[in-house]
Amino acid sequence: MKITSFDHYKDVYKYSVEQPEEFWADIADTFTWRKKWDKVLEWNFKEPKIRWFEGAKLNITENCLDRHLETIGDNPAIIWEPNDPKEDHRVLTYRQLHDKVCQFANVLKNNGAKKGDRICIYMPMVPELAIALLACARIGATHSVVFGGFSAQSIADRIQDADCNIVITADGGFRGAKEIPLKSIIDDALVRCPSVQKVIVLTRTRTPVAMIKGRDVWWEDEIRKVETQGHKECPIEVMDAEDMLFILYTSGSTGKPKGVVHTCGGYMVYTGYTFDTTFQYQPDEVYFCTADIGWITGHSYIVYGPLSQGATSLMFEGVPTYPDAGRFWDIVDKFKVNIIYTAPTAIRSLMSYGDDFLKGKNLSSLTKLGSVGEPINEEAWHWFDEKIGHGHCPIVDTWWQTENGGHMITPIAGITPLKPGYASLPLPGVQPALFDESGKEIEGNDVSGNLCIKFPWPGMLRTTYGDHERCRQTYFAAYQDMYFTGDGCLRDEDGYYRITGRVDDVLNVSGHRIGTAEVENAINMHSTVVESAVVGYPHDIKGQGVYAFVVAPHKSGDEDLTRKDIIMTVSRIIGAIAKPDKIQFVSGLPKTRSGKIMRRILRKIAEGDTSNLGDTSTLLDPAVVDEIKAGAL
Ligand code: 6R9
Repeated sequence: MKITSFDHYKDVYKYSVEQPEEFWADIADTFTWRKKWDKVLEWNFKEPKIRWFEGAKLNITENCLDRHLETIGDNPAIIWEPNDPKEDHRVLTYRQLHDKVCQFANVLKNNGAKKGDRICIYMPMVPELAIALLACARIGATHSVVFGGFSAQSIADRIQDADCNIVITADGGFRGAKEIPLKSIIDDALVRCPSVQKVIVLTRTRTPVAMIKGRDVWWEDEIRKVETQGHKECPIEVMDAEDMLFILYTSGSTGKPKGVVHTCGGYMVYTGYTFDTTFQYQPDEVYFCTADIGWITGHSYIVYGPLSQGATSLMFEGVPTYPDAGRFWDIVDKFKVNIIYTAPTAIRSLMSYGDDFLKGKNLSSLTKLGSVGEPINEEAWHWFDEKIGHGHCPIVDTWWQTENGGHMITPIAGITPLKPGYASLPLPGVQPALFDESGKEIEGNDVSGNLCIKFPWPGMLRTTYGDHERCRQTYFAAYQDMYFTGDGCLRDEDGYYRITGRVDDVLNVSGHRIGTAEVENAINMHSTVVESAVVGYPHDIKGQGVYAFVVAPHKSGDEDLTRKDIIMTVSRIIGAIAKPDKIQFVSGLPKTRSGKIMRRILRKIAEGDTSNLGDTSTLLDPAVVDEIKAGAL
């Protein structure tokens, strides 16, 4: 099934559209199943109901670990580079990773975990994080990873929504010069989470933490117990293809994050296939994905995709600018990295530090580059191409979403042609379509519209946890029998796709999805705030910045303090990642007579483009616009 040329891609693509079930069955055949499927696909986008490989039995960790032991058991599965370059790196071979996953799976069992439980993971980027995910999957528990940048309140919301009974965390985590008090944040969250019976705490920073008798246990102590019990193996739990593998919360246009649900069989096939295809991974290549496992990119392309394909996955604990802006390139040099997969925001940030940080770094091992998370601007694309790839490494600009499980529209490295700024062509099995506002499909080339997908793919979400209707409403109601992505897109004269950004009220800040309604809710929690409206504006490094228009009477002279208080409130309610970059105090918001905020106008003002605000005649109080314009930041 390896795609060997552009023409071959076209043939495979055609086949995948004409005979999708045969196409995916062939790919699924390359995995290890305890029992093969009775039916490849059953679906309708109305309910929606999507079932891949129905009747099949498997465990994803058998595919990520056990099946490699005989052939590549001594190959590195995970290479880990710590935050502090002076600390030793670690290498876990497939055999070692297998043993550690079994051990920790037994720890989970000892602590009462069983198939079907939901387990919340809030950990730093250390190998034990990957081990925790895999151990959950091995015993059939559903993991729900929460990114380390979220607040206690956000964690509590997610734990409650999924009704988790166990939390896996660490005393703290290192990120650049900062230390994040993970356990203490968990303690704050758990005040509101009576469902949690056990907290397993890994030692990382050795900061003093509260350990509550009967609830909190140390990871290391529990491992020792398992060792004295003499349990080395942990047999896999045999899962149905459509059993839940994990929940991952993501922001949408409403205030409450949704728990996107992925299932075992389809997700495994899709992440494995797309990892292999997009990156054209060759045995022994060192592959470095700079994402955090707290996001979907880390789930699919640090853990499950690479490991199911027997790859060497490099994971990095720190940030690109610590101790200096050359850190990624030091890592590439140190481990002779062949493939680096990163985000436009990181590229733009490193670019802004200048080329000095590239001096003396040997990047000649690199053969392929990847980008994900947001549109990549041409300047960043060319810098990445020239300075990092030295003009000879294809850049795969991979467009996809948490809900998709894996790559959807992307170049195939070295096979399909590249266009800077373009995610380019759909992978085999992916059928994109563009729609206009009236619900009509836009055919032909040199057009733009709202991006939908016509046909199911194995990695797609099955539901939003605990609320199937919400899943239908959000993704399957906008256009009949279509999955709606929420992204705008153009298809150029050659049929290549370029994603232009969200068309809903979702911001993309440094590649992180943030719902404007969520930020507004958080701002409105501040005691003096009457109401607020949040929009995005172009930001050189972050892609988009958060611009908040806030109605909040305050004493004159208190403006700066109130601003800081609001920022602190947002940090508390959501987490530091959602902090507004700009807060403009206004006496009122532009509203229609029916009371709807005219965001279009606020967006234009935030973008600094006030020349043509369009029709403002339907506004209740047009004068408010002049005031806002005059006070724009
Ligand atoms: C994987 C991931 C999804 C949203 C998506 C889109 C944006 C992601 C992109 C891209 C342009 C790319 N996005 N990759 N836009 N080009 N290559 O990022 O998932 O966090 O769910 O975000 O990110 O707007 O809808 P997620």
